Amino acid sequence: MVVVPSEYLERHHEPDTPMQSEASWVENVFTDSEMDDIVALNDSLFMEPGPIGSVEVNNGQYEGLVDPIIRHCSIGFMFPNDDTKWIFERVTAAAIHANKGFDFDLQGLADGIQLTRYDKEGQHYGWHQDRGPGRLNRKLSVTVQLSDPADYEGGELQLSWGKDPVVADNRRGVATFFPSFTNHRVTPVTQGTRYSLVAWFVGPLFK
Ligand SMILES: O=C(O)CCC(=O)C(=O)O
Repeated sequence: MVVVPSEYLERHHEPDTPMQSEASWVENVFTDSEMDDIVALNDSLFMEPGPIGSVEVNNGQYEGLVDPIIRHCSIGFMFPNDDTKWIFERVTAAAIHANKGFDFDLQGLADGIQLTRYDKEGQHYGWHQDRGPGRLNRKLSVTVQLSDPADYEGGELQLSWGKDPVVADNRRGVATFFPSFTNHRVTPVTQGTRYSLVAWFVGPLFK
């Protein structure tokens, strides 16, 4: 089998062939009061330390592996029901729009939608990708910024494609979509609290 070098493909792409995006941003995914309602779910969802993976503790039973050096934040998951359906619909509508720059074959959301809370004193998530063995095939990741940037310091969502990291737009209600194989991190929150809504769209393996 011969692998065609990507430089060759770049030199020969047809001018009208859409070039893939690195990331795409969708503004105003929710209104301020809707985001207040989502953040209030912090009181009713089961919030627990965000794991970096899972370990088998018993025959076929897995437990989250927590390492606060790598990931220090609280997460809770919501699943579609009469109260949360609108959140899923809105995030999915934004994903359909954002996916125009990727054209990934997507089937739906994996693992519900995550509410993330980073409190002051350095809560963060180090460099990582959202894909990995033993998971549903995550293709498109999204973070919606739920907090007003005036309410916290630090807590930048940074994306890296091997160059200087790009800082995601942190305005409230902006969704950043990026391929799940993108390196990204959240820098330590040093003041206040930052909330984000995180989801992963899955689909067939890339080919
Ligand atoms: O909070 C964020 O903006 C991103 C969090 C993240 O990367 C994750 O939970 O996988």
